[in-house]
Amino acid sequence: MNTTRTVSLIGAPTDIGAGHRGASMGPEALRVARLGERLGARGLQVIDRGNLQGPLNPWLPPENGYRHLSEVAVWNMAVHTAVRQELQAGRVPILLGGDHSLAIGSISAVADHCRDQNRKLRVLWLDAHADFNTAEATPSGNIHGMPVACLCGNGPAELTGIGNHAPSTSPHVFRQVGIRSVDEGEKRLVREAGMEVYDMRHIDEVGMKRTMEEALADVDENTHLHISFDVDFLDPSIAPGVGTTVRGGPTYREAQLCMEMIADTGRLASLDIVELNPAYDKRNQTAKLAVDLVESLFGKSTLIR
Ligand code: EXY
Ligand code: MN
Ligand code: MN
Ligand code: MN
Repeated sequence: MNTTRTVSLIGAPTDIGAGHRGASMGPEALRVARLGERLGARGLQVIDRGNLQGPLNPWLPPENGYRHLSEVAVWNMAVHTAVRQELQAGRVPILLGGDHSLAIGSISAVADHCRDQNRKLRVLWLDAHADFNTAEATPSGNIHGMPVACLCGNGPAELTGIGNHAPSTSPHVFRQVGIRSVDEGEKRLVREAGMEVYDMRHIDEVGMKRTMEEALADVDENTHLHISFDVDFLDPSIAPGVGTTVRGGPTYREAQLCMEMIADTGRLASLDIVELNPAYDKRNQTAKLAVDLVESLFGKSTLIR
């Protein structure tokens, strides 16, 4: 590409959908880890839009299967509007979460944009979790365990109705990578939906290279590739700064190869960086790691040839 790409950083400092407090500090930790500067050094033009505003976390128990439903909806409408605006201006929005419930706002905006532009949407969901719970299946009521279901129309109207089209998208749009913690009822829903899941067992058996070849197989020149990067995707030995650690995740090099292969497609068009929780981190190391991997996503390469 010979035109300079412009990325927009959009902070959403909230933990409204999570079961632990602290993801609200994610946007600042990523800035402190020099996300903007590092992308700028890669030749990208970087605009930092600052932080969105929304309701404080009232830290209440779930009601009818959902914790903080109305507040989650308000945050997601703000995210939707901000992401949509950047896409319409031809920029690459990078959502700095915040917890993963915010992907409802960002991906609904990306889906609306793709419908308008007649582009094919592909979402790579990099996560330890499938985030496909419903009010009936959830063990926690935490909406950060539900965004994929909501985006596919399985959730409360306050969330499935965000954007111009309900449902926003369908399970066939997703490729989930790194999955290793799925609740029993949620597993059944994932199977019934026919979602393509590259779980850790698959990565162990065939390797990250073949996994990513499979996950990216039908990405073509008309594809808008959205990456939803939940930092708990990474093994907790390298990424302790998240609320919901699950052992047995990708190593540094596996994660880096994953990002490099996404970059190789040249189709990356929007990104979420979510679930970073500085309250659990040590010396901002997980934020620094996330920034390093995002550099790979934007083309930093370990290749010599
Ligand atoms: N499946 C569990 C639940 O629904 O409560 C845990 C979900 C954690 C979601 C994290 C952020 O990706
Ligand atoms: Mn997640
Ligand atoms: Mn997760
Ligand atoms: Mn819309």
